[in-house]
Amino acid sequence: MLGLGAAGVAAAPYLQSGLESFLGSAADKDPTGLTRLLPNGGGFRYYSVATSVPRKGPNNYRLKIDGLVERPVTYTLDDLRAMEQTRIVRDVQCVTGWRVPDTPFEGVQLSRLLAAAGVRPEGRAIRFTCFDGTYSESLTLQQAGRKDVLVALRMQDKPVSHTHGGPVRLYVAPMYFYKSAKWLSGITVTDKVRPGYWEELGYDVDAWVGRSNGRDDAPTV
Ligand SMILES: Nc1nc2c(c(=O)[nH]1)N[C@H]1C(S)=C(S)[C@@H](COP(=O)(O)O)O[C@H]1N2
Ligand SMILES: [Mo]
Repeated sequence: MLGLGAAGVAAAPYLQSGLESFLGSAADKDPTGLTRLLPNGGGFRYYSVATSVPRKGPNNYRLKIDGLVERPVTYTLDDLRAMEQTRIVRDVQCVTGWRVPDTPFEGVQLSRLLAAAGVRPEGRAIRFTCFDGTYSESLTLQQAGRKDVLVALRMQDKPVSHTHGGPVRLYVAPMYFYKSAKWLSGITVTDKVRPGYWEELGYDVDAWVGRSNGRDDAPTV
């Protein structure tokens, strides 16, 4: 279990340059490159493997659910807002070491969206895609059924900001934050796990934060 293996280390300069262009003027104000803490970021660091990401809002945001489901569907932001919302407050933990305690996330339980779409018997896993055009993530169907996995519309009791992956990001409370795909646009039910962006580069596909964090005991639906 190397976690950040050799491939991850090799990928670091790429991430760094992506970060710098993404941060734009914020990076300019930080010529040392030593701090990546943004003003008002509350300890968060902004990560994007894409250099620029389109802005989406109520008029043009869409979330498509497809693959091995009985009823493929595309939701608007208003559709998602109209559904029952669940609020979860846990620590955010990035695999690179930083942590933000007690961060509220709020949104629709992924399990409800999957139940509405009707997962076919051959469905085993979920692939998540993003409108940054690059990032992807995965969960097993069993992991996706947990009550602490959200399609999040709010973070820190505000709408998810563009930089944090708004208007809609995934929130996988019991796992390292790289599982929480930003700018979520696609949820595809597949017959097996297809490793996500960082997982292809060496991160663990099963990203449990660990029992010490008290997070791996949430019941499934
Ligand atoms: N689309 C997308 N989602 C992503 C990432 C990314 O680069 N692109 N980075 C991941 C990683 S490694 C972390 S730690 C968190 C960072 O979220 P934040 O930018 O809101 O702090 O987003 C995760 N989701
Ligand atoms: Mo991360």
